[in-house]
Amino acid sequence: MKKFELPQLTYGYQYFEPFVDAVTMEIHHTRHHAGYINKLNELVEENKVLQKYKTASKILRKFSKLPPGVQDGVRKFAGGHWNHLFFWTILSAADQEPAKHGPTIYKAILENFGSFENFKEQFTSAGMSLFGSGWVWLVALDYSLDLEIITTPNQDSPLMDIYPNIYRPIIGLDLWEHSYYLRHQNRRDQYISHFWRFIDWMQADLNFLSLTGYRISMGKRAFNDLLDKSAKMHVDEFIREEKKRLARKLKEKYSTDIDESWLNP
Ligand code: MN3
Repeated sequence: MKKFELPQLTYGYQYFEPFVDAVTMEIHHTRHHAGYINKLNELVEENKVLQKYKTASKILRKFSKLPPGVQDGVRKFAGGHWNHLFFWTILSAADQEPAKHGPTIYKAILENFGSFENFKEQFTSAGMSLFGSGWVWLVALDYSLDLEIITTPNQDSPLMDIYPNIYRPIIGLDLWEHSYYLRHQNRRDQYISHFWRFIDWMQADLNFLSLTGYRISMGKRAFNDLLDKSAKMHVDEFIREEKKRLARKLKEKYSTDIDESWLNP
């Protein structure tokens, strides 16, 4: 059985004109993404050290600790797999409005970039100045909740632990020519300009709001390792505290009120 599998998309290939045409979407998903997955499966099969990891994201977060011999493959294939997994989730043909469908991330964007137009401009110019193939991302910094625009070359992923900050990707755009060449040829600017109408702002909001998810799961594991009878209580307490902390921070920074039902499940 293959360890990593191509995800089913929740939408058809044909809904993304004039951003991406249906043929490109299909080839991108069933050949390019599938290609990274095949290579990743081969890499894992050949390298025992990778076999304990359940997800590509876990491999990428440990990148710098991996033996140098597997790093190149991990970069290309775990990165290629995870980046595409993420990319498919951030697309929507539903013509969402950022302020309405992603209210918290929208506020955070205004706060961090001055205006939405400014954000779009900076994202576009970062994407345009990336030489060769790669990605442009909107990421949040792990503890401060500040936003940054970054680019990664080739299939390098913002999840890799080689950056000065721990990045939580909010939005990402594939800048490889395979993702736009049929419709836009060399006009990368044209491709980027059509991206805005096809962003899933609900997903972007969720990505931003669930920032503490990672720490919550790490905390759970740490407490489970204690094998203490009272561990369960600690876990619940920890999650409650983490949620409160995030709610406070969102309120402070972005005047967002968090639903009580989320704080007290
Ligand atoms: Mn691609």
